[in-house]
Amino acid sequence: MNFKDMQIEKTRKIEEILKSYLPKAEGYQQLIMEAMEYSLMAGGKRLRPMLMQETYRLFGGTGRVIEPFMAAIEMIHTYSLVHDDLPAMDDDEYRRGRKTTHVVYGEDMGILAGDALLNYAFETAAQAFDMEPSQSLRIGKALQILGRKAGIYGMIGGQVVDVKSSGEMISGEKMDFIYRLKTGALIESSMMIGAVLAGAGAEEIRQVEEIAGKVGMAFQIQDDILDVTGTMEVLGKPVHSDEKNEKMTYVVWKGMDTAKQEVEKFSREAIFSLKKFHPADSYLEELLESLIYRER
Ligand code: GRG
Repeated sequence: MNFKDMQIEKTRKIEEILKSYLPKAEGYQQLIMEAMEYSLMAGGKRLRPMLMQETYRLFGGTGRVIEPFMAAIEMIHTYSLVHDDLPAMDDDEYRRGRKTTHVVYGEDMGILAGDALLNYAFETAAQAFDMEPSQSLRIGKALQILGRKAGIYGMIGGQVVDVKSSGEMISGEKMDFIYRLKTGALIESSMMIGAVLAGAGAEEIRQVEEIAGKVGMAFQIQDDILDVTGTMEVLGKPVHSDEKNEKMTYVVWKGMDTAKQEVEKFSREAIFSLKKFHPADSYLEELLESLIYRER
């Protein structure tokens, strides 16, 4: 099977896993469960669970204990998008090719659906204890990483600095901080959790964090590029959002050509370092390669 077909098949399996971990929409609170499903099952590249699963495989993981964590990371990522689209944040009407959650369910339910996905992510990940009680230490470590990278030392921390820097000229150092936390932290946690659950050692996990940090930088810079060069039809979300929100980006800071070179540089470094672990893992390598030239 070629890379594209494998990617389609793996994405389909991830969607099955996501669906299987969603709560049944019933009871007085049925509406919030429907809003959770609406946002989670709206499509999207499923990059984070895929990176998690592939890193788990890279370090020899074969069981299903990874699955609740794959669902959890996508729930956290989806909550961040739901909240990012709210009127108080970017105020966007479209995401993943359909109306944003607050536009369909109202702003109150948009806030609650995001909160619900975040909380349910941890309930979901904790199911791993029942699946593999003998791996409790690894599961506890994975939960610790998930909490930290999604929180004030990770994604939320980056988002705070980003929001508060709107309309300002910021230093390169501050921009790197925002990118590493806002976008990089969840990608780091995806790959680190894959390694932890497969039994990787402390030094290997540190190296995975460094590699994933580079993937995150490349991913966010490409996101900036696509915000300028992409179309609403392909991206499934509005373009020129950074300009609307007066965001300083790599494209504004360094120019389009240099931004493209940076995507390539960070990605190549990540691919090179990954080879140390498994010289012939072509799927993960091709996945990272495909991100350099992604159009959505
Ligand atoms: C806590 C109030 C509150 C808000 C949270 C933390 C946060 C808002 C937002 C995170 C910041 C954010 C949205 C960063 C963007 C990261 C990024 C490039 C997202 C797009 O990811 P893709 O391209 O999306 O993987 P798909 O739809 O393919 O999954």
